[in-house]
Formats: sequence, C-alpha cells, structure tokens
Amino acid sequence: VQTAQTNWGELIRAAATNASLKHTYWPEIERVVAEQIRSARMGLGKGAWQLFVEDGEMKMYRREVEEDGLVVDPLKATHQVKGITGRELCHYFFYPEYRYDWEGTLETMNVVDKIAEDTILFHQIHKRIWPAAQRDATFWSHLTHVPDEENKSEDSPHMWATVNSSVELPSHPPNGGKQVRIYLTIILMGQTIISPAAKGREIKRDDITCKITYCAVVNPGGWAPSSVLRAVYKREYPKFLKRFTAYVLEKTKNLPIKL
Ligand code: 18C
Repeated sequence: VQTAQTNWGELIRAAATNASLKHTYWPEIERVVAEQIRSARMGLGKGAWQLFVEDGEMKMYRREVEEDGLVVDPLKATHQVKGITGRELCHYFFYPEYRYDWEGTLETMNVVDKIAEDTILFHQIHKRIWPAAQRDATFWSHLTHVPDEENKSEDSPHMWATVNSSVELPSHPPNGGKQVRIYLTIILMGQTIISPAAKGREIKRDDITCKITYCAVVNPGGWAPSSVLRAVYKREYPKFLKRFTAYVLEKTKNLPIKL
C-alpha cells in the first residue's frame, strides 16, 4: 500500500529500460516523472481547484494562474472508463504511430529520436488559432509502470503512466521556424480496477475499469489573448479526453486484455 514515503524514483527506475537509464536525460526524466505521479495521485485538496467541466464520469478542474502576463492554468482531470486497462490507455498515448488518429490539435509530429522502447523525443507543430501565432513543442515522452500488486485496490501503487515534458533540442531551436515555442508538462495515468466478481474466473472486459488521471500545464510561450486561450482549452481538453478514450475502447474491444 502506498504511503507518503512511497519512493516513486525507485519504482520508476525499476521499470525503465537500460537504454533509458544510461541516457543523459535520465536524472531529469526520473525527477519529473516521480513528481508528476506524486501530484497526480494527490487529492484535490480544499479550495484551490475549480471544477469547469463535468460530463458523466469525466471531471476537469483548473487553477487560474498567470506568469509574466501569460495564462498557464494547471489542469487536473479525472475519468473512469469501463473496458480498458491502464496499460492499454498509456500504450496508445505514448506510441507515435497512433497519434494522428486521436490528436486533434496536430499539424505535424516528428520523432526526433527514439532513445529507448520507453523514451522518445518529439517535435510537434500544432494547429494555428486565430489571432495568435502557430505553436510548436519539443518534448521527451516516457512510458512507465508500477507492477500489479496481488490485490489491485485503489490505494495500492500499481499504475501505468506516460509523462511528456518539454526539453530544448539543439536540432530544433525555439522560434527557429515560424512558430512560437510552447512549454508543457503532462501526465496521463491509468489504474486498472478489477471487479471482485471476476475472482477465480477468466477476466472479461466488463470486469475492468480504468481510473484515469490527466494533468497538464501548458505555457503558451508568447502572446495569446487570455480569453481566447481559456476558451480554447475549455473546449480542447474535454474533446481530447473523450475522443482519446473512445479511441482506446475501439482499438482494444476485440483484443485480449493487457493487464
Ligand atoms: O496531451 C495531449 N497531447 C500530447 C500529444 O500530442 C502532448 C501535447 C500537448 C500540448 C498540446 C498543446 C497544443 C496547443 C496548440 C494550440 C491548440 C490548437 C487547437 C486546435 C483546434 C482545432 O502532450 C492532449 C492535448 C489536448 C489539447 C490541449 C489543448 C491545450 C491548450 C493550451 C493552450 C496553449 C497555447 C495556445 C495558443 C494560443 C491560443 C489562443
């Protein structure tokens, strides 16, 4: 059972491939991933988060924050989807071959470097929103998991997660193209809950529920009108989470369950 002392760094290291562990980015990846998991698993606390979208099991909260006059509102979303696992959720989010299928904000996506099976560097150009300039991003993406405990309860540390975090890439300097560079830190985390009714028999898709947490902080990097930006994310975050989870359900419905 997890405690405040859970050493996420150690758990993440145990799951990582050797190629990731040997890379110069590793200390940063371990630090950011551990921090993201810790904050994703933290409750909402009192006061600070405001609910701005509620749609069935999906709830989205934000905090209004500005830095140097730019809106950087942190987002925290929770959702529950029956029929998929945390591993499946993070698989389709992490691997580049699926991204154009579900990512509605993309203009182009390039894999800059595949560091390892569990760590990839990306350059993405996103769709332009009038009247702001077009945006691009360079980030590493890391897929991790904490193995299943005997008993998959909500307070055990088992989970899968993909973390995306901005990194400077000399091959893609900011504002080298005609885009403004955005800076992002994002986690998508999934915990699989198995219905007790499945005990002692083969697990079916009906018996599993994925508890999802998605947290994002995106710094727009340069001028963007606050009201437009807030209207854009209010539309885009729910659209993403609904579309993406529907995509994972569709892709996996006839496949064996990957726990
Ligand atoms: O996590 C998501 N996707 C990952 C894989 O692509 C990855 C990407 C995250 C960042 C996406 C930010 C894109 C902003 C670009 C502008 C938006 C275009 C909208 C196009 C509409 C047709 O980790 C899922 C991401 C879900 C979508 C998030 C939207 C967040 C918006 C935040 C505002 C950022 C700056 C906006 C520029 C100015 C707008 C006035």
